[in-house]
Amino acid sequence: MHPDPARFEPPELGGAPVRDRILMLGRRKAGKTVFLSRLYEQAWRGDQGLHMRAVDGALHEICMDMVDQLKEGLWPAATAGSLSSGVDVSWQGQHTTMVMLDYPGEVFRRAFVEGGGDEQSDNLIDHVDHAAAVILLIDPSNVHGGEASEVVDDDYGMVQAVERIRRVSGDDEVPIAVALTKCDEHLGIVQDAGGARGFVEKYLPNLVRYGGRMRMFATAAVRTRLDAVGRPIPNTQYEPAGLLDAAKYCMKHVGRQMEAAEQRRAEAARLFQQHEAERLDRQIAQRSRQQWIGFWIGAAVLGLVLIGLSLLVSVGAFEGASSQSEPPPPAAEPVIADETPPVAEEAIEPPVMPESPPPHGVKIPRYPSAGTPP
Ligand SMILES: Nc1nc2c(ncn2[C@@H]2O[C@H](COP(=O)(O)OP(=O)(O)OP(=O)(O)O)[C@@H](O)[C@H]2O)c(=O)[nH]1
Ligand SMILES: [Mg+2]
Repeated sequence: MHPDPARFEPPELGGAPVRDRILMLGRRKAGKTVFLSRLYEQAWRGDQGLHMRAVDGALHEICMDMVDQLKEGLWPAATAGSLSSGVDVSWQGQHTTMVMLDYPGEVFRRAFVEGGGDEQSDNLIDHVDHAAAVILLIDPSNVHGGEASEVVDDDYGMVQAVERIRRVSGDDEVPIAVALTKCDEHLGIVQDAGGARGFVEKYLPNLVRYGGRMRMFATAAVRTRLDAVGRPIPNTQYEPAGLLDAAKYCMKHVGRQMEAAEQRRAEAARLFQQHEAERLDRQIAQRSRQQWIGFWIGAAVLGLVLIGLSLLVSVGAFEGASSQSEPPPPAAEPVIADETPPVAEEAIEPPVMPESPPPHGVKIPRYPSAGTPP
């Protein structure tokens, strides 16, 4: 397994997280690593309907190595770091890519008992917010006879986790399977309480109160046998019990989650396109408003310039006209050339009209002329 591949992180839709993963939640030594490896190996074989295929070869290899180790009678070491990988899950014609996650049990405690605040536990809380289905792994021997400081993880921590799932998802849609682990060894205490549901109702009543609709399963990832010194070691001769049932329960209800997520994805895409179109419209309107404002400012400036020019022209014309009506400034004495020929001094006398006889019949009065005596 390897840290979260970004490709499995779909975009958030309007603040609501996309739920795309089956998540196992469990405290330290609840049996997460054994459960996950055996579940994957069984589902990889696929002979009971549900099939799993790790998208990344690393998860496949780690699960198969872990199963080999169990076959050799060795328990896994406590998980050191949070690891996750995509897994293609198919069941009854339904195909889903899920993120499967394993992490140290201490991280669960820090996230849901101590309130988180560090990177690993915040990351786990984020996974919870993206869970399409959750399998709560609870070791019944811890709840039944564990010390108070240990029981708090399953009692208070699990309640915090389911309360968060219900609050963030807003309904009962996220399927929660409660898997009581190690029932090869602890089946007795579970049966004494009336079975898996009876056990949870008796020992973890708040989990039922806050978890709402849940299905309880008594599971055993392996059986045990005693080694040479009398210690229980894993025995993988028998098929795991109840693991696939819990996974199938999740898949059955995850289908609705995925459909809802798909619908929300489509709705988000539609809303995004609508917002984009509106944004573009606004941009175009603003641009054209700016263009009109620019045009009117230009027109106003041009108008002012024209008015100014015409004023200037008319003032100039007025000044020109008024300067024409004033007497011209005294011109310098014209120097008249002496070449002007002297005018001969002659007495100007009226031209003597030649006397002609008056037309016939016309009587001309006679006036005494200057030269003739009357
Ligand atoms: N009898 C029995 N014991 C189991 C089974 N699964 C796990 N165990 C025991 O529980 C121990 C812890 O199992 P893990 O799978 O390592 O638990 P975990 O939750 O991964 O623990 P951390 O990695 O520390 O958080 C193992 O070492 C076994 O002793 C089971 O199916 N049957
Ligand atoms: Mg582990």
